[in-house]
Formats: sequence, C-alpha cells, structure tokens
Amino acid sequence: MSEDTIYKADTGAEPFRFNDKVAAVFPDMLRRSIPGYAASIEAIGSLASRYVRAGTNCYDLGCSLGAATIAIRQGINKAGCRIVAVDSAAAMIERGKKAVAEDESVLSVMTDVDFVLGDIRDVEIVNASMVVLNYTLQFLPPEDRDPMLQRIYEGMNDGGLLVLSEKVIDENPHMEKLLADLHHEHKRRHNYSALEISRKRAALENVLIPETVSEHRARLQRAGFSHSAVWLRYFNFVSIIALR
Ligand code: GEK
Repeated sequence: MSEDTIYKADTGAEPFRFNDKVAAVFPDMLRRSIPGYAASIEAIGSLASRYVRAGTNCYDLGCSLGAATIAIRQGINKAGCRIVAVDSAAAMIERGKKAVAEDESVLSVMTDVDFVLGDIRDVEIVNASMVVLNYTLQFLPPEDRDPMLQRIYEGMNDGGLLVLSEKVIDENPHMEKLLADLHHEHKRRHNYSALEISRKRAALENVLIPETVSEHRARLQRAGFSHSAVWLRYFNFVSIIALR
C-alpha cells in the first residue's frame, strides 16, 4: 500500500481534489484518516448477505477504489444481481475496476459490476435492494442532499437498505471540540504530523461539509425511510443504516 505523503508538501491554498495523486495513496489515506473505516467495509459485506434480494441492483455511490463494492460482491448470496459503482473521479474508477478484477475471494454467486464514471446526482436508481453512500454524501452541496436521498428512496424496493457513513459535527461546541481533538490525536498516532493534519483540514474546508447526526436522521425520515439507526460511531465519524 503506497503511503499518503500528500500534505507533507505545501500545497498552498489548493482545495482538496480526488485526482490521480490522491487515488494512488487512497487506501492508506482512508485507513489512517477515518476512524472506523475498516469496520464500515466489513459490515457492508454482512449487510449485503442479509439484505440483497435475487434479481435486484446494488449501488455503491462514490465508490472510489471499490472497497465497498468488493465487500457487497463478496456478501451477495442471491442470483441475478448487479452492482453499479459510481464515482466522478476517473482516477478512482480506473483503479476500482482493476481492484474488482483482481479480487480473488471465493464468491458464493458471481455478480457483475458496472463501473460508471459520473456524478451520483445524475445516476438513475432502479430496483435497488441495497444502496451505499460510504463517506460520500458529505461532498455534495447541502442543498443537493435532500433530492439525492429522495431519489435513492424512490429507486429502492420495500425492505431495501441504505448505508450512510459520514463525518459529523456535534451540536454541543464543547463536545465538538473534544471529538475533533480526539480525531486529530488519532491521525497523530497514525503518523500524520500536526502540519500535515492542518494542511489537509484547510484543503477540505468547504469541500467536505459535515452535518449533525440529527440532521442526517431527519433527512432520512423526510425522504421516507421508516427506520434508521446509528450502528457505528468512532469520534466524529458515524455510519447509519436506514430501511425502506
Ligand atoms: C469507500 N465509498 O472506500 N459524484 C460521484 N462521486 C463523487 C461525488 C459526486 N458528486 N462527490 C464525491 N465523489 C468509498 C470512499 S471517498 C471518502 C468514498 C473520502 C467521490 C469522490 O471522487 C471520492 O472517490 C468519494 O466520492 C469519496 O468506501 O474521501 O473521505
């Protein structure tokens, strides 16, 4: 796995972008930056075994290198399914295709994966029994999040499952500061320097816009999801499951 050294260099005031440099070190970046990332991927595999119905579609929206796609594919135990993996970064899609092709795990059924280079706001969602937004919604402008969730809901079958993982903020400024400090310490433990951490934070400003857990759950309810629960929380990173 190539080490993420991107913010060892002074990148000036350039906002964070999902370019080739990022894609090349992405597994290391996610592993060291997102507390709970590995747990989210593992659970997505188990949830796919439980929720994906025969002859339906699964969507991995903002698939990056296909880690969740691979977990879904490994978890599916029903025939005639299809996984649609979407990302707007060409560098991610290229590497994601390769990662899926090279995955040598033993599959209980063979499921085709369609990689789509495009914006998740433009993708048609139909006949879905599982949709995954693993740390992706946070990159959409807030005003586009309700319509996105609404379209996902409408494209899902009854009983279908949405996994929504996000960086969040806390309503309570005191707790927000503590959780942000704990995340900072987590990154220090994973060998990012204080300078790298502050450069990355500046680059993500206005690119990754976090909301509170209550805002996410209220949006899910507005979209029509009948049940939702936080199943994973590690500092200021959560994963929510919602059922149609
Ligand atoms: C994982 N889910 O490994 N349309 C399509 N893709 C987008 C859009 C958009 N509007 N905005 C951002 N992306 C993955 C990790 S990373 C999380 C997801 C992170 C894509 C972007 O190109 C990137 O690949 C991904 O969403 C977010 O489980 O970097 O913190």
